[in-house]
Amino acid sequence: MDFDDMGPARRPRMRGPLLVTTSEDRRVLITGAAGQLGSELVPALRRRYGADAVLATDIRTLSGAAVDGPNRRLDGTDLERFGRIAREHRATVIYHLVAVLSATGEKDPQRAWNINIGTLTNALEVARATGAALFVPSSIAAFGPSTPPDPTPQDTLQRPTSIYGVSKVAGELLCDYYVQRYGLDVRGVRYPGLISWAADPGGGTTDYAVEIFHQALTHNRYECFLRAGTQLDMMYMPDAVRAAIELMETPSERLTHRNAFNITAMQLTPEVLAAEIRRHRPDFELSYRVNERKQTIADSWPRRLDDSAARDEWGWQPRWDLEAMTADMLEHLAARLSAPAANTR
Ligand code: AKB
Repeated sequence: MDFDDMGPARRPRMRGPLLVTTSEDRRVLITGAAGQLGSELVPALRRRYGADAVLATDIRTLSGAAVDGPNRRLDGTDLERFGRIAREHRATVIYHLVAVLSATGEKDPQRAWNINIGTLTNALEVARATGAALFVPSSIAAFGPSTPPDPTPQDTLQRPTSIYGVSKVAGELLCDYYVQRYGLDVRGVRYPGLISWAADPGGGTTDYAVEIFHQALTHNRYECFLRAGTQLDMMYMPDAVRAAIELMETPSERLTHRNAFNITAMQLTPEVLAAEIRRHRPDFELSYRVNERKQTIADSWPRRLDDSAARDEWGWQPRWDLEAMTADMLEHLAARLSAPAANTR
């Protein structure tokens, strides 16, 4: 196995084991493949298991790496079609990535609940019918203002105040229920904010940490919608992709928690991120125009997750720190934005 493409070139923080199993015969179905995580998970899984073994699905039109292999249109709320596509592909693992994120969710909470819980219920039922293992991402959004924020333990109070967070806690519990009631193999991590250059983020509160790079490269200034000093957990996408694969390949007997592992890589505030960008672009300017709704969501989330359960049970180790991530983001995003078909937002 080779995860060399998933670590920084100079590997300033590379630690810990690589994957613990090989599984050449896995057949994977991904829902929400056109999203921020799916856009990079699809090519990583295809490199690992072979292009034909990985089926990318989304309700949206797929493009880029997703169409370099099997792909289908799938509305995850359509249980019959979801099940048929999984059976036709002979899926042994499903990565269920469909989600309406925190900021978008507040615009239409009923829709967010229906999509997040409706598609998850279907994914669980398809996994139950086919015997496939299931990966379900949760989030720092599953915590709320009454949660201890720094560090936030693996097992603690969860009373989130966003509809996205409420759907994530409900989802965690539903996954636990299917594990104990039906013996399903359901696993997941609580992702922090994800930073990536390949695809744009889709309506989250942590999106500022991606927008800041776009604006640095296009306008050399950024007006942040979160207040100075707002500290949140963040992670560079290659670490997020590797976490999803490593967890699903961990032998089951090593896992005590299985579902909803806290994981993190770095803790950022807008000004810390801006200072690192300024090391590459000294004239970059950061200002603030606070969006109160997003600020309230951010203020309800942890400042630092305790990810020791993930480290102990399946050897989780982030590889990308702020310095390496920033250099890589600026390099790749600049190339993407200057490409002829660039999406410059
Ligand atoms: C969001 O901001 O909604 C997401 C998340 C933290 O799950 N990026």
